[in-house]
This record gives sequence, structure tokens and C-alpha cells, in this order.
Amino acid sequence: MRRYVSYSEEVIEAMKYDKPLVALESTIITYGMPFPENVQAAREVQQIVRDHGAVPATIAIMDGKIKIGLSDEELERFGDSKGVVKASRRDISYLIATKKPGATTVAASMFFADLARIRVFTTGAIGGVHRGVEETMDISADLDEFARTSVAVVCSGAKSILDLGKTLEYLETKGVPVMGYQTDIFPAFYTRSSAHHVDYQIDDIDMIAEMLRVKWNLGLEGSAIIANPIPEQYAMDEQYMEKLVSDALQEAKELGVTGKELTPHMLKKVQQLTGGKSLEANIALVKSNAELAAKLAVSFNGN
Ligand code: PSU
Ligand code: MN
Repeated sequence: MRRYVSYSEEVIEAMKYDKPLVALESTIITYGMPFPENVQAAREVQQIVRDHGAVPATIAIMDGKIKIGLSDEELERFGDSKGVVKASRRDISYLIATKKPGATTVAASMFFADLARIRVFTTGAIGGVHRGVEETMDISADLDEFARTSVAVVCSGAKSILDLGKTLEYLETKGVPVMGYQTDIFPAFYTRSSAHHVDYQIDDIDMIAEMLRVKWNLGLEGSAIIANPIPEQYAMDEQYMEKLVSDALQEAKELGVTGKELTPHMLKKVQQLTGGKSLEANIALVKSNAELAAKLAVSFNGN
């Protein structure tokens, strides 16, 4: 495995002393923001994890290796690289074999977190079943990864460009519990609410940790979703966002944007249409999720 995996100094140290770790994805670095704001935001998110007692492990594919934790120099180089491929599960082996850089999605990052025995991962919002799935069959590989990989995912629900109802149905089929942290509503990324409910509201972080312990001790492999709504002051209006997203989806369809391009295309479009407000919201919710993930990792580690 050493041929393929490389750990940062900070992560090696954390593993040696059994400190709590939080895994972070890198698609948001490459596809979510321009350089150098992307590197700045990633640094701030890592610092929030540290400030709450855990150690960040940003995951990316670089130099023919899976990086579990990036040094500051690597983060800077990664964030400034051109031609970084959006890497989901299917892309991993090709990118490592050809030594091409890859920005890991939720699915790929979780796979690597599990490999490194990191049990808590955080992101902005998960991928899921796309609208119009009846025609396109477009279901994110994130969803099957949740069924397979025993890493808890702290997120602000699912991306609002998706069909949230079908995404939740798929998660139920795959046996993935969806918990709301201090909410009984499944949040929709930029908004605190949606038309959907979570399976369970849990208000206490220690109880989430206990639930994870029970799940995995029983051999119920796979993930659990911990949905943490975007902080109130950054939340966007539900109806305004819904209209904007459905118009942008219509346009994407006319332009023929499909497959792995669709999610980055849509998020960029929403950024443009909201005059950067959705980007600000995205950064705010990622930071809030990083804090909750760090606290959860600390609690999970403690018992
Ligand atoms: N953040 C971005 N752009 C993205 C994503 C996040 O700014 O494309 C990613 C996440 O990493 C998520 C993925 O796992 O989109 C889902 O994409 P798909 O539906 O193609 O599986
Ligand atoms: Mn897809």
C-alpha cells in the first residue's frame, strides 16, 4: 500500500498518538473556487478542525499517490494546478497509474479515509440522484460509497441541484441512516430547509458518536449522514434558489452538459447567478461542518 499512499507529517503524528482525525475532500478546492481563494479557504477550514481538537486530513491525488493530508506547499501547488481531474471512485486507479492529479469527490475521499481508518469526513453537501434520472440514469457514485464505506459524513444535506426525495429513497434502500443535527428537516445545501425530513433528529454530538459505535460494532458497515444546516445568517431563500436552479438546469440541458461535468457546471452557474452569494454560503457551511466534524471526531475518539 505504501507505493500508493502518502501521509502528511501532521497526520502521521496524529495517528501515532491516536488523535482524532477529520478527512476533507478536494473537489471543492479545484472546482469550487478560483486560485488563490481556494487555497485560502482550504487553509481556514483545516484550521477550524485544529481549533476544535482534531487533525485535518485533506485528501487528493498527486504525484501518483493518494495524499492523506496535504502539506502547505502541496496544498498551494494543488490549488494552483491546471488540468486536475475530478476524481470519483472509477477514476482513482487511472490517475494513480498515470501520475495525473485528481481532485477527490465525496466518494473517492471516503474510500481513502476508510483506507487510512479515518472515521469522520466532512464536505459541503453530498452528491445524489439527479433530477431527470428517469432519462439520464445520473446517480452520483457518492451514494453507493455510503453503502459500502464505514466513514461518517458531516454535510449540509445534499446539493440543491438534485432530486432530494429520490436521493433520500436511495439512501434508505442502501441502509444509510440520515441524521439531522438539531433539526428534523433535511437541509438543501444553501438553504436550511427542504420538503424532506431526516430519519432521526439528534441534538447531542456524543449521541451521534454512540450511534456510530453501535452501528459499526454490530457490523453494519457503511456510512451515516449527519446533516448540519447552513448557519442562519448565510442561508438563502428557498423559493429564490429553487427557481434559479431549475432555470439553470434547463439551460444545462439545452447546452448538453451531462455526466461528471454537470455538478461543477451547475455550481459555477449558481455562483454567477447569485453574484457570488452562493459561494459565500458554500464557504460558510463548509466551515460550520468542519467544526461539527471535529467535535464528532473528538467524541468518537474518546470512547
Ligand atoms: N464541490 C464543487 N464541485 C463539485 C463537487 C463539490 O464545487 O463537483 C463534487 C463533490 O465532490 C461531490 C460531487 O462528491 O460533486 C458529486 O458529483 P457527481 O454528481 O458527478 O458524482
Ligand atoms: Mn453523475
